[in-house]
Amino acid sequence: MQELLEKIDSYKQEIEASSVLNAEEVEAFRIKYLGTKGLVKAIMGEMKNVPNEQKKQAGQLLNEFKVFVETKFEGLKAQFENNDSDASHIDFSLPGDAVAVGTRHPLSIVRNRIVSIFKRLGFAIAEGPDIEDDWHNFGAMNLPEDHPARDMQDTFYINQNPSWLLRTHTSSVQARVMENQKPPIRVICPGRVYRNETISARAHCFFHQVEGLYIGENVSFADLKQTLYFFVQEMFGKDIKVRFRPSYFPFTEPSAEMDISCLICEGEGCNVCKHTGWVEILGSGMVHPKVLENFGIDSNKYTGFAFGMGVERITQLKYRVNDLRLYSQNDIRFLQQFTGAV
Ligand code: 2NL
Repeated sequence: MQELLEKIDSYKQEIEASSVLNAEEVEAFRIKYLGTKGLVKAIMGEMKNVPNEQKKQAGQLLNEFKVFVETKFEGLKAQFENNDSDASHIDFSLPGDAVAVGTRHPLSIVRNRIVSIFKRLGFAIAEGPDIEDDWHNFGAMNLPEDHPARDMQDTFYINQNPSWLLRTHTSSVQARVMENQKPPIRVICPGRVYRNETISARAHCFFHQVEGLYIGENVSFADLKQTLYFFVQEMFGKDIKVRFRPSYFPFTEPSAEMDISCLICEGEGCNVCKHTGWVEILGSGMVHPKVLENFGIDSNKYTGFAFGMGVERITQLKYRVNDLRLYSQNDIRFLQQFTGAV
């Protein structure tokens, strides 16, 4: 036991005094003292020579010694960590570690494509708040006080202040543009919109819209048709066919819904087009004179067209996604399928 104590003391002195010049010497220190054939292991082996009644004390001493050596080692090692003075062992010509790149969300991919097509036609992007007031969301858009869309069942009202609500369409953004700019106006408004629906494969409490607005002199229904025809050709290819059906929106007159020939069955008839060969993709129309007048725009001088589409709907047709819930569940098995798409 006495012998062991003396050994430990002399090693301690030796170790205390040791210094290193570079990382290799640190490693040599580790091998000499802490390696599998190192001194600490060897000296631990001497426990078996210690008489039983002294084993406990000797064990404690040896443990302290081990911690002492380890602490010294950490101290020596730290001198060469984050220290560029000895970078000679680093091979900078080696390729770097691959960075895991995420994937763009399918709705972002499709929204970006929609927006870039309209940008090429001279539309500017406009954005606005998700929380709106009744005027910008409904009133200015010619929705009468008793319109069902204003209903508590359809719209999320803000509890603290029920005159605020979550916008139900991005028309509210166009309302703010008309408030602040004079014609000619040509804007595209992408954004999230909210409706109080029971969540299912076909409905969700929020979705994404792109609305467009063009106000100027002599803007006609022919301009609307050609603009939207150009858009679907760019989006889905030159072979696409379109048809317009009369419809009704309070903010446009006349109003029309646009269908495209079904991409899935190419018009033959399938589940997606409900065997009609056509699928609806957007709503549109000539801006109602009352909407223009709400913003002091002279409806005798100016006319305009507007349209709105759901990004989820376009994505469903482009990528065959058949359940709306997939878009917001963050399941990477779904999201990673869009790797490489831009
Ligand atoms: C749809 C239909 C539509 C509009 C949106 C609009 C905006 C202004 C004035 C007039 Cl500022 N209209 N937007 C017009 C027609 C249809 O959306 O089904 N959206 C998903």
